[in-house]
Amino acid sequence: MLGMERRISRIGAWSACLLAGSVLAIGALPGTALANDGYDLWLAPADKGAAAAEVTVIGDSQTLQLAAAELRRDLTAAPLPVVLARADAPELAALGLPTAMLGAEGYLVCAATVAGRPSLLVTGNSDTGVLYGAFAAIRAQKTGGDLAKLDLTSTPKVRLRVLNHWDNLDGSVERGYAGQSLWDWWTLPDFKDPRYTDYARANAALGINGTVLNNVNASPDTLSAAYIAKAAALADVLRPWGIKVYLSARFSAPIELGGLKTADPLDPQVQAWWKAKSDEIYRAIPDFGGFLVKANSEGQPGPRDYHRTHAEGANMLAAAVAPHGGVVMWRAFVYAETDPDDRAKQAYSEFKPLDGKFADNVLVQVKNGAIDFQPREPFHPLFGAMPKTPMMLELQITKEYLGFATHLAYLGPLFEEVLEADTRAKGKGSTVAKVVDGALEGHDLTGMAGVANIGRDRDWSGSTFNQANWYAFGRLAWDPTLSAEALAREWARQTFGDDPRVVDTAVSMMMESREAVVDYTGPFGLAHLMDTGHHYGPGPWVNDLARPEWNPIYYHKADRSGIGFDRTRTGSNAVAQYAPPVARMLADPRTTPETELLWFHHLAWDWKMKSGRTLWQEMVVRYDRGVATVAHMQRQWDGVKDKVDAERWSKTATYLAIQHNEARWWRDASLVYWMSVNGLSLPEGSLAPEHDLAWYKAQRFPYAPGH
Ligand code: BDP
Repeated sequence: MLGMERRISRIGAWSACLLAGSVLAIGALPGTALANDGYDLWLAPADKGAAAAEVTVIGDSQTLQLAAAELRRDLTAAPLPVVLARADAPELAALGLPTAMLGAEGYLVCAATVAGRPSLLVTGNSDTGVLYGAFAAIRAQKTGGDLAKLDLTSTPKVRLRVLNHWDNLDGSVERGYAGQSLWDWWTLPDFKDPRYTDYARANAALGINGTVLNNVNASPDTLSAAYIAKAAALADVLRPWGIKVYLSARFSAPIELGGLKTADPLDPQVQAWWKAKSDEIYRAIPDFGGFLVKANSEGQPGPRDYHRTHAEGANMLAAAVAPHGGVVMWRAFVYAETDPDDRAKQAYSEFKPLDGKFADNVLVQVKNGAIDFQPREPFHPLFGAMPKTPMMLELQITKEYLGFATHLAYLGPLFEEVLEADTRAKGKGSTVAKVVDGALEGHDLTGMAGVANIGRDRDWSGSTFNQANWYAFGRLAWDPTLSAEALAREWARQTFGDDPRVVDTAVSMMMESREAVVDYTGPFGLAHLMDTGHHYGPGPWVNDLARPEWNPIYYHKADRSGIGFDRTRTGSNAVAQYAPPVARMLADPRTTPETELLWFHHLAWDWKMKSGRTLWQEMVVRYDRGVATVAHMQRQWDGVKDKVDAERWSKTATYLAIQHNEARWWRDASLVYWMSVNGLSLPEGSLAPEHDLAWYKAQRFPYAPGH
């Protein structure tokens, strides 16, 4: 009897559907012709010719309606009508679906008989979970999945999946290479640019659920009443998409805005000021996420100015937002010119002793490496070293050190490398991913932050391929175990359509691109070799800046006898900050991965590499390989000229040509400088640098973007 049956049967509905022969091949997105400025990101509308899905919403919320609109727009030729419902909808009650395990934001997409009708059910425990399910169904279709067999379950492994915008109130973006800030602070709160909604859609499609609106080098004005109102207007746009707003807070704001004499975190007046300020923010933004703070770093004020610890500073702010459910993301990116110790050691030295001293709603936000977002860095020793503290990983999506917007460098492999790195904190398999997602120490409050590469450029990120870095960050924040290559493929199919030649070409270019940048800017763990201030182009010779650790020579320590930073016991002993098995491996150049060799060791120019060549010869090989890889990417791109729309193809081709020139520039400038130090010549057959050292030193870029 029908009434006795479960009203939804996942299996039954499917077989009925299959028997009816209504399984449809997924429509292809045309990959060719027509101009395409890249605005659509991974949300390119589905094939217009195909029938839109029939979508029913059970329940009433703006978020569910938005999810339905996405499906109506982008899901085509569904073999079944689609039903969207939260798991607690009475219509689903009798189904016994395994929704408890989905948590607050997970989703389930499967065939089911809802109210007697075979359907494709999209559900979750929250409206946002359903929205994520809708986007997952669309993604599955666009990446070649068969809707008739769709059975998707996923729960985010990380709770706070947050973009950090380094956007200033004047519209400029620190380290931004995609135009002015997306936020038009001047016309906010009245004018809500439709782009804010498109931004929200793009992020929700990835599962990003938070955004810090302003630069970590924060203006106190961000916390003024006028700017709180502007942030609130943005929060109103983003809220239905499951995205919370956060603000970077300037630690000295009680002085600058509040007229107090101090910002000492133990001063009751200061504490009261932050509490009142937080209350004011929460009146305007009831679901405000909390504060991000850069303190006592690169000239920013902080608790150390008052001889207080970072924990005392963080906890004062944490107390102010705690009653409202807010968090504090406190950055560990600190180093001081007054500290003569190796810069790579300073954050660990400062923060490790504070483990266990932070309030429950504080996360310590740690960059992937111990110095600063270089093309390659070993994982930060703080990961695994503060078991009592939630450690939030900070990645840089904008390519400050990887060629700005013009160079093609897919960062998926860089992100994957750090997430997969084994801290050995609790035995083998104690990966950074497990520290970050809380699995290693059982933390529930977890987070991943990415410094955004988003601006007002039509293509949002300065180039088509840069969009992939935003994409990979968002997807990895949802699940840090996803593979960079799989994400590249996923992105390429949604971006270029499903022509396998284009997709394979894009993926191949992407997967070799990051290593190419490492090769031509500084192989074997060399780092911080860029020119001053703007960080554009090579400057390994720079040695005259006020703070020692701002000079590239501080990092490479090249002299006539060798090159590299000795971080073993005979040097700064930074290796001792890692868990013993890692420290042992890094203490010996023969067991240190060659990719990180000169980060940890100062070695003779004729040190024998695994290849049998000397270090110097091998360095030249790598510089050449970097330039050659860019040429290879150019050839591959040329091969799909007739298969990609002219607009995106030609911009990419031009950018690759720029990259090729600049890869050569990096190689030549670096080699000519190393030769001036080591007195060696280039191996037989190597291309001579185009100019002399003086020429490279004379290059100036006063108007480079992002500075
Ligand atoms: C450095 C950037 C600088 C940022 C700083 C940070 O050059 O603009 O303010 O990181 O992360 O890499 O605070």
